[in-house]
Amino acid sequence: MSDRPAEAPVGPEPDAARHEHRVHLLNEMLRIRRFEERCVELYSREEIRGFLHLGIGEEACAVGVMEALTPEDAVVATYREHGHALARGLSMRETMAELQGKMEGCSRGRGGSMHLFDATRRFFGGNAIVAGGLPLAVGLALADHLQGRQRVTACFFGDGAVAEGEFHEAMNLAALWHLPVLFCCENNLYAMGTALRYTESETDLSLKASSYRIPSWEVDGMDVDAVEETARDAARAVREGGGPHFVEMRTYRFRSHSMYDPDRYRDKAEIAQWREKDPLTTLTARLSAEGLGDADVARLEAQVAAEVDDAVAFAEAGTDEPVEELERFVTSERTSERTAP
Ligand SMILES: Cc1ncc(C[n+]2csc(CCOP(=O)(O)OP(=O)(O)O)c2C)c(N)n1
Ligand SMILES: [Mg+2]
Repeated sequence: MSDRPAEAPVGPEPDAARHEHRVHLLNEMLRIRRFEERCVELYSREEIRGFLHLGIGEEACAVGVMEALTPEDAVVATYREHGHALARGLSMRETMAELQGKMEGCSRGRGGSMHLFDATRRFFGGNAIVAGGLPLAVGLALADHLQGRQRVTACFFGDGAVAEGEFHEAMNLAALWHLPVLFCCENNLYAMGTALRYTESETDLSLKASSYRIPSWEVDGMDVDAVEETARDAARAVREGGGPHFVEMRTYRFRSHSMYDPDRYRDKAEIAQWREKDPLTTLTARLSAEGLGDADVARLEAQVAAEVDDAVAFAEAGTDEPVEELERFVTSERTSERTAP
């Protein structure tokens, strides 16, 4: 979706409006799922290169949280951020072009999969360093705080980030200075091939937030309705001056860590169990009970397939950066103008 409406008014919505809203949520998750499935194909043909981390299975986290934000809020994400970028309103075209290293990409083809970025939509990456986004989020929130702007900075990170010093420094400063950060932890139980229980003495991540006096919630990250509701409550509290809040979303990635990972550390039965909680299947079942028919789902699928096809065609027709431009932006052009004699 390109233009995100401001946060919806509080209070019960009429059933029809609620249904329509959920169809929108399903559509957003479908867009992400089908986009990433196409990325797998393109990767095997080497049309996408480098690292590629897919969020298949985790779509409800990005989509649910994004619903709680306004266009003025900020988003900071990790290297598993295709879904976050699309849900935030980056177009599929500029996202796919970026993955293919084309100049038409949102980061001019220089970032690739891990560095999707769009300041106009206040989407501040795409960060490849585990926990590296947290201090950035604290800085963005500090700027809003000092300027008296009622904005939220939503910061996504994985369970692996809690082992990093930056996580603790960011949580501490955000709490100490009462900054408007919504910490969104996507706990998919693994950091690359290592299960959380092998690296953390305390695996209840919400307790880490409590130790910094940050209010925290846990939510089923496979249920987009639940994520949205929790994120709305948390974002409202942050926006109203309640300081940082922490939401732990319990989720699972259905595929390997990255395209290079043979995924030998997870039990097949565990993966199968989580696949039964597929957020798209759950929501589709709920919508079917409310009257959404197979033909409606087929129509959504067809629209999404057309959007993906269009994005791939756009990217494939895109431009490779000329070799003579490669040194541009390595240092700031504006700074060198200012310091020129
Ligand atoms: C500071 C740092 N250390 C190590 C790595 C290598 N690395 C890349 S992803 C990753 C796992 C992170 O897991 P998690 O935070 O749970 O996110 P997930 O991949 O599960 O979404 C690691 C260790 C890195 N990118 N940055
Ligand atoms: Mg993880």
